[in-house]
Amino acid sequence: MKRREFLGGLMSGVVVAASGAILQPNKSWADTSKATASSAGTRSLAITKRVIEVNGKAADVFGLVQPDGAVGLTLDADATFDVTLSIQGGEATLIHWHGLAPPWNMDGVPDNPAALLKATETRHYAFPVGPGGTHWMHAHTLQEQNLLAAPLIVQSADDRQRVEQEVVILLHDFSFTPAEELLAKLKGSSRGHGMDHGAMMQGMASNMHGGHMSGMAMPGMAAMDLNDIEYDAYLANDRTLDDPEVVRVENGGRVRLRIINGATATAFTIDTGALTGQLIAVDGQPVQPVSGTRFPISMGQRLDIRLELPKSAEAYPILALREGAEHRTGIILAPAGAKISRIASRGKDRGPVVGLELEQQLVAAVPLAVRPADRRFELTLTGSMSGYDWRIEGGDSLNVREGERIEVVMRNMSMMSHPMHLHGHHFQVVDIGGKAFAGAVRDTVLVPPMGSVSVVFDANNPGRWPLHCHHLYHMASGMMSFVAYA
Ligand SMILES: [Cu+2]
Repeated sequence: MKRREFLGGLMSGVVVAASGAILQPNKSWADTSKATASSAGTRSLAITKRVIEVNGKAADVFGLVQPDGAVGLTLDADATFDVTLSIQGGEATLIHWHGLAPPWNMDGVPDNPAALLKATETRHYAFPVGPGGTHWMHAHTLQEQNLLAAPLIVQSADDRQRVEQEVVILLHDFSFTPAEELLAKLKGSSRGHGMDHGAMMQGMASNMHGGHMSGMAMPGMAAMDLNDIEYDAYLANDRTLDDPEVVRVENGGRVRLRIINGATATAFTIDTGALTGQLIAVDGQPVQPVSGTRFPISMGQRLDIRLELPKSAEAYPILALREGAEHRTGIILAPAGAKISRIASRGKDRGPVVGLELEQQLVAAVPLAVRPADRRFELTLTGSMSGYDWRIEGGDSLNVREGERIEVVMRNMSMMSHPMHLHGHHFQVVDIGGKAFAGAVRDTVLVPPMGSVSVVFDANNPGRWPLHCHHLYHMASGMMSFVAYA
């Protein structure tokens, strides 16, 4: 395809889908990040309904936009999170500010404690934003599957002064099948209980076909399960690689990727291709830089990767490789005059299994103060595809006292990985597989099959805070516990 045709498809203002529906143009997200920064006052954020095109078909999805159309929020660090949230489109919901530490009643998990936002209601949020970081916002319900998620970027004064272009990438997995149906199929409820794995997988032929891979586990281990759901598409900023976002960059310039895995049930490996990247933050928290071209990212996690572009008029794809499968998505960084070639949505090789090799190398730039734990909890993550019953044993309620240092050991006795997320706090990873170290500070950490991870945090934000798996369907099937204190 000639470049002009390709860009023509990207730039056209109105797209009419095969169904005849008028589609919203896929607007570029990257350039909004600095444009909306530093404007003081209350921000209005609306939950909208919109139609995007996925695989040539119209898809009804949610949006989270400001009145000027900016997607999500870009806020100044150390300012006030001063936002009104309302609904345009009728369906009650609520938004969780993933990565921020608001007071408990503003956290955004329905009925914990705040009620769902009603269709006619506007709710005001005000609390300290905290330091700079790449965060995001999403519904803490099955609506998350339908793209009710957006970037929440907090920029420090240094970020704003740096001669560096920020490029936000929000990853997602997309299905034309409603989330309730996907969950019902996983639970086997549409075909009765007590079904074994093989029969259940056959029953899911259309959506789930081939989702489970075997043979990639370590010798002597039972095969691990990688993907529960075969999606219809994998999106980066709402688009597939058939029509990717092309971000205009400066020839020889500096770029900071702010990557968010907003997928509900898909882990990826970021592939920076010909460019060597420097990982500078995870989950919005700075780390001592790690160089590389491949960076794993589990559901809920974020990666900040700095790139120095060579002086050449070449395009640089930034891809996200689906774990254990050939599917991929991504964006293209392109200086003026670069030739842009089409990249297939399926590569030749399967994406790597996402493990903890990178996590083991991470060192927090701002670690927690060294101090012994006042209280220690040992949790066991259990469950299997048979019955789809995921649990956190020993974690119904982790009762703590304000001011304590808490240690949580998570042992995974299942054959799937679980990205475990704690609300309202940032924890430090201090042990992987029995090996103690002073790792990254973050809010979501992967616990691999038959592996263990320990984290510590300070109980400095009273409430009843969810500690859960960020795989939406594991969470919805019971993989949820709470850290509670008054
Ligand atoms: Cu899980």
